[in-house]
Amino acid sequence: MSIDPALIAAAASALAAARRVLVLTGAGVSAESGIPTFRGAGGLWEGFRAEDLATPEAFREDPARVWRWYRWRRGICLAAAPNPGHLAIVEIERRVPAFLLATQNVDGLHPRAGSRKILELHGNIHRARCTLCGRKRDLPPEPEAPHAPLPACAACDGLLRPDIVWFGEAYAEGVLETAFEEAGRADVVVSAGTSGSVYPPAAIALAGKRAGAFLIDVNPAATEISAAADIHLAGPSGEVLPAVLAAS
Ligand code: BV8
Ligand code: ZN
Repeated sequence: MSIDPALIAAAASALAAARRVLVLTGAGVSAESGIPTFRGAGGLWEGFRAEDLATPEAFREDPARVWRWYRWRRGICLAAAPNPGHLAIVEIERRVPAFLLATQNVDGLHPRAGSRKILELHGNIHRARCTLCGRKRDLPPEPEAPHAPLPACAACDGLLRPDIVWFGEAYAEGVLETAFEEAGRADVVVSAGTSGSVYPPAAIALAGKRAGAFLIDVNPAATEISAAADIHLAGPSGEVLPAVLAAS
């Protein structure tokens, strides 16, 4: 990792002095766990883009295809393990008085790593919800055959769908409001592993910066968030976040 040690040290001292920290993560923090990001290479499945499958229209049109995609992804998530970047975020939560993690990821790696004060903005791939009565159900922690029958609700026999926020869908009540509120009060906002291409989540980090937070972006690539950041640490979160913790 060839990041200027002065940048790591500056990020470390901002974090060490912070009382209120909000962390926003995206698919990039799970890349080192072997989970493909949305927009990176290999983002296609059966020739479809994620944006074409993660929609209510795609589910209405062909629920079996959408379940096949999610069963394939869930198998990858179950086989994956949290990486040092996930664990560093758990350590930040342990160290600061007021902490919130807002993740766009549905892979369940943050809770598995030990994050507790967490908002899963887009839901969780290991949970399903009934399309008729709305009841939720945790899915078994083992991979399902892609062509297994579509899951039905135990209470009303309605078709279950992944309990995930799809493109064009609204967020669960209060989730975004809480994330924006915490960003607005944070001393430091750490954005890690997000291209900042999905709204409203991308706006959480920018709102924190506008409200006066010190914004640290961790991403090998340059994005709209890194352009607004006080510090852009252009490396993989699994290496950068532990280095910042070690220096603070
Ligand atoms: C809503 C669940 C309103 C699915 C997801 C036109 C312009 C702007 C916005 C819109 C538009 N048209 C429509 C919209 C709104 C739309 C949107 O933003 N679309 C985008 C595509 C343009 N947003 C919505 O529809 C949202 N809802 O607005 O509702 C509303 C209100 C009332 C009533 C009805 C409706 C809902 C969006 C939620 C979509 N669901 N996930 C699933 O996962 O199956 S979003 C999906 O993208 C994932 O959650 C993912 O996390 C997220 C964001 O992507 P990233 O996480 O940033 O991942 P990405 O691959 O893009 O980038 C990875 C980054 O990591 C890269 O930058 C890479 O450099 C970096 N990286 C790689 N390796 C590493 C690394 N970083 C660190 N370390 C590494 N090792
Ligand atoms: Zn039901």
